[in-house]
Amino acid sequence: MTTTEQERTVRAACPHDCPDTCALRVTVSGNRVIRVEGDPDHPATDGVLCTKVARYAERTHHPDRLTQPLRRVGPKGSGQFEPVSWAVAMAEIGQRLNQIAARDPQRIVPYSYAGTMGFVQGDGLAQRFFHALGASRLDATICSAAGSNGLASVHGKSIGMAVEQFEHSKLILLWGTNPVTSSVHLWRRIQTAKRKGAVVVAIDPFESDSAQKCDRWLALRPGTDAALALALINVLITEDLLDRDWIEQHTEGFEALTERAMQWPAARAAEICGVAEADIVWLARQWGSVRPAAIRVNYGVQRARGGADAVRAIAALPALAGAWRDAAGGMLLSSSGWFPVDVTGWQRPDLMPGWPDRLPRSVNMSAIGEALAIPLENAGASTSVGSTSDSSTSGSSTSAGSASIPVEAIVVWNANPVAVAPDSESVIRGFAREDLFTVVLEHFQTDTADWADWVLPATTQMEHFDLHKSYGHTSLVVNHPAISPIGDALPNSEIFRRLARAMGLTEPALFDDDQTVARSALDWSHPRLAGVTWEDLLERGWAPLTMDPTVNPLANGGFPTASGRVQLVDSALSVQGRDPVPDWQPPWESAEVDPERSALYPLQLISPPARNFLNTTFVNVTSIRAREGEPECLLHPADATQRGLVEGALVKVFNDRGAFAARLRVTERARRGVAVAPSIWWHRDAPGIQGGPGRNVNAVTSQRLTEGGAGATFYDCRVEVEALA
Ligand SMILES: Nc1nc2c(c(=O)[nH]1)N[C@H]1C(S)=C(S)[C@@H](COP(=O)(O)OP(=O)(O)OC[C@H]3O[C@@H](n4cnc5c(=O)[nH]c(N)nc54)[C@H](O)[C@@H]3O)O[C@H]1N2
Ligand SMILES: Nc1nc2c(c(=O)[nH]1)N[C@H]1C(S)=C(S)[C@@H](COP(=O)(O)OP(=O)(O)OC[C@H]3O[C@@H](n4cnc5c(=O)[nH]c(N)nc54)[C@H](O)[C@@H]3O)O[C@H]1N2
Ligand code: SF4
Ligand SMILES: [Mo]
Repeated sequence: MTTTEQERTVRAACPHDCPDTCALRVTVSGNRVIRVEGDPDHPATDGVLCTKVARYAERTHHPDRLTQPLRRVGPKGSGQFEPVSWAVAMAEIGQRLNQIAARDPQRIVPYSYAGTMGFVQGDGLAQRFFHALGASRLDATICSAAGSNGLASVHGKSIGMAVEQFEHSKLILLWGTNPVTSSVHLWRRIQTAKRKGAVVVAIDPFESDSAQKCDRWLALRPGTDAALALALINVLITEDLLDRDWIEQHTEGFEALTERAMQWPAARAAEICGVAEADIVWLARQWGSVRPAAIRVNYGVQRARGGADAVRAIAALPALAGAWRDAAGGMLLSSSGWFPVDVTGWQRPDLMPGWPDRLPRSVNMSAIGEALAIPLENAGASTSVGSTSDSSTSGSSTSAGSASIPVEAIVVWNANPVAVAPDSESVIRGFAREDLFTVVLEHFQTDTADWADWVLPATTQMEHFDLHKSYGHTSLVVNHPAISPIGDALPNSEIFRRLARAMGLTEPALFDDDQTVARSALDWSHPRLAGVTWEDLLERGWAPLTMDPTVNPLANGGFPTASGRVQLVDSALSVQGRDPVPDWQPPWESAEVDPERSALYPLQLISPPARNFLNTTFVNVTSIRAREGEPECLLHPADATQRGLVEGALVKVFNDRGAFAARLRVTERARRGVAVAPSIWWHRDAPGIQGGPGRNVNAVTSQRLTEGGAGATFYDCRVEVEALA
């Protein structure tokens, strides 16, 4: 596409971990990105972007971009590197990885997440490379594992109502989500619904920017969502606000769920959740009577011990009240399950040694600190550590004693574990190990890159090709490179191709070009791709799946569960030692489970996404950081007064794992007993305590995992707050 002689417009896709997956139009002059705008033709994007990506030119052409491969010369963590050529970098890294693989390839751990979510620069070629090597697998649990696990139990897959339909709903529950921050396009639809008279309710311990604009804010205690949902079910049943026909035809387990819900009268839940009993009854009556009614539930509800069960209990609500009958009714956590992804063709798990029965061990990324703590001399021992697990998705077995295999090399791309993984002191101890070989593919010298032996400059979305699915809407979006790479940066895909060659690997699938990898990620014979051609997709930049957004695809059941029904109860869970019927599990760090810790550290800390950042991405973009200000901790006035703390004070937030410094904001937006620290700042940007190194919120979070899905428990965290002299 061309606009003028000097300026060109290129069709692109937002790569970030955001449900909106915007289609972009990038204006380029020479080799410079001039402007990034939302595609006005793509319905989900509608010509609008968030403030972060609207400033993508500033991030792309940032003076701190990494432009050359860097080899460490000073001590670990000293930040001293020297530039070398790609040829030397690949040869030396390849040689070292081959030496380690000769001992045991499982000593090599790939660590990646959602810095860029495309099929090509995300987990495509890179996974093929590590599979062929026989490296450890990564259990990718840091964000959504508990919620996905819960949703798979109830619905069979991560599917839900169409996001477009929220503007027609009459009752909307924003359950553990703040779309003003994390999904601006959904928020626009909710505003439309509000203008048409919809009642919008936020269920959140924090009066978020979204909650401030809702009709009601139900300020429950963190980690008590399952109790609230079970009490709502109790009222629906006792007041007969049920759609008995829909329950009969499309659900299973209603009797067992009823029995459980009878243990949850509103008064009991009110006590546990810290909300008024009358509010629970009000909400249940609304849910049982207003149509169409929709729940936007998101990841805030599943970052505590019982996160999977919270999602299961919440997912029962639309099924009991017949909400799925309406196009604008039901529930949406993630839409990613609608895409016919062909994981086998895309990531080639068959390249793994032992496929399909005895696969390499899997390392849980949410406990990477524990995994890195196993000393190299430990090889061969077989004590069990919490940091590894059998993959929850493949259902395959791992080799005996795999939990004790030490990590000798870690290769990081699309992720910043030193800053984002829980329990930073433990993570940093691991990355600081002199005998750990660390390779980091990055745009910038991040907290993680600081600990690397090798830092490899990667291209941004403006400089490489990719194809994206979405977890908010249901269209594919293509990303064409807008400019050629900055400096000597290379796409992740090309780096892994070169590394494979340098290591002498010969499997042809490791050398597929980017478009071939992208095409391999989808099952093109699937009816939801009927009529979508590769050429049209490249030309227009996006293509909707063939689904009619005006009808609810789940109105007549047909859920991808064994029975095709909504599984209110999941009998398969008993095999894993879990309760088949959803219940409230008190958080790990609660008075019920750990009274001693709860007395020492009385505040529950949550650290939800900051509006102007995307996890740790954009924190180093000057104009964006200026909008966010500085690391803050929000406390209720009563909690501040009790500690003699005043607005604007510099405070220390701490527990036995660590501490971080933040500016205190005294506000009723935090419910009593809860501290809120919008995140995720870089460690190095945070003020140090008593001359110590800067630390962000993950200095205090824990490596305990959720009961279902073995996910991270970032919001299951107790702290105390005191003034910093
Ligand atoms: N601007 C911006 N957008 C982002 C991100 C970002 O960092 N910045 N991150 C992206 C990523 S990786 C993700 S996973 C998504 C996350 O998307 P969401 O999960 O929708 O995250 P938030 O929008 O912050 O909403 C989470 C809300 O849950 C609340 N909460 C915390 N604990 C509990 C609890 O126990 N129960 C309930 N009911 N609520 C709770 C928090 O106060 C917060 O308001 O956002 C994505 N979008
Ligand atoms: N306390 C607390 N901690 C949290 C959370 C929380 O709510 N509270 N949220 C958690 C959640 S939901 C998530 S998803 C994780 C996010 O964790 P991560 O996925 O690690 O997210 P980012 O911090 O954005 O780091 C992504 C990095 O990838 C780099 N990157 C982007 N694109 C590319 C590319 O094409 N190539 C290469 N090589 N690099 C690239 C970026 O520069 C950036 O440094 O954090 C988790 N941590
Ligand atoms: S971060 Fe989200 S809202 Fe912003 S451009 Fe990307 S997909 Fe769109
Ligand atoms: Mo996430």
